[in-house]
Amino acid sequence: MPFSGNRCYVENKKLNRMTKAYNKQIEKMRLKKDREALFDDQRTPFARKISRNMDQILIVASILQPEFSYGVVDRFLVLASYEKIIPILCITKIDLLSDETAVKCWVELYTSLGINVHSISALAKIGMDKLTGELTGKRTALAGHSGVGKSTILNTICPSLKIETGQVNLITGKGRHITRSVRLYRLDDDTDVFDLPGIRLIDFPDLNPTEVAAHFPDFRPYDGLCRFNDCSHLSEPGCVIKDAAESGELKRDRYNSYLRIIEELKL
Ligand SMILES: Nc1nc2c(ncn2[C@@H]2O[C@H](COP(=O)(O)OP(=O)(O)O)[C@@H](O)[C@H]2O)c(=O)[nH]1
Ligand SMILES: [Mg+2]
Ligand SMILES: [Zn+2]
Repeated sequence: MPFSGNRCYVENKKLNRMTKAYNKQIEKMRLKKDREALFDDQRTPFARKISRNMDQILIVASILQPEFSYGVVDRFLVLASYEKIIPILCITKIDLLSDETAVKCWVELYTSLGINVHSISALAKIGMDKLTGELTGKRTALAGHSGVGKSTILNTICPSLKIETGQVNLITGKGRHITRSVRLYRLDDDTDVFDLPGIRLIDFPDLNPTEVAAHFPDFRPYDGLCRFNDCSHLSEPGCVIKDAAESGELKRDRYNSYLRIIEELKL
C-alpha cells in the first residue's frame, strides 16, 4: 500500500490511467496533510508551526509601492533567528528605481548581517533564475507586507499558478489585501511555497523583551560595553548601542526596529 507522497508506475495502458488518477489522489492527500500540519494544533504558535514544517522563510520587501519597510523585514529576521528558520531576504520591484544606490545600501546592510539577499524584479524578470534556484527542492514560507509582490514572484516562477495579484493603492502605498488565508503552492514535485496571510498572524510566541537584542547581529560588537550589565538599550545612561545608533555607527533604522519590537512585546 503506497503512502501519501509516494509515486506509483505501472507498465500497462489501462492500469497506467488508473495509476495516474491514483497518483492525483495521493497528491491531494499529501497537500491536505501538509495544510493540516500547519493548522491542526491551535496551541502551537503559528511561527513555531512554520519553523517545524518549513526549510526556510523568504522575506519579501519592495523598494517602492509600498516603500521598503525595515519594520517588517527586521521583525521577520528576529522571528527567523528565534525560531531557527533560515531566512532569505528578497528585495523586489527594483525596476521602479533608476538609481540603484538605495538597493545597494540594503543589500550591503543585510549581507553584512549574514543574510542571503536577492534583489529582483518579478515583472522585469531580473534575478529570477537565482531566486528560483533558492526555492527548488525546498519548503518555503513566504512572508512580507501585502502588495510587495509575493504572488507576482510565484506567478513569474510558475505561470500556470495564475495567482490573483493585487493593485497597489498609490495614495497610501499600501497593497490591497487580496491574500486572506494561507495558501500552499506546489511549484514542482518537491518544491512547496506557503504564502502566509497578514503579518499580524505571525506572533512572537514566547520571546522575552530581554532576549530581543540577541537576535540583532549588528549589536554584537557592543556586547558587554554598556554601563549596566542588564542594559535593555532603551534609555539607560551609558548605553553604547543607543549612542552608536545616534552617531550613525549602527544603522538607526535597525535600532528603531529593535525599539518597535520591544514595545510590541510589552503590550
Ligand atoms: N513594478 C513592479 N511591480 C510589481 C512587481 N511585482 C509585483 N508588482 C505589482 O505589485 C502589485 C502587488 O503584487 P502582488 O504580487 O499581488 O503582491 P502580494 O500582495 O505581496 O502578493 C501588483 O500590482 C503587481 O503587478 C515588480 O517586480 N515590479
Ligand atoms: Mg498575494
Ligand atoms: Zn545598552
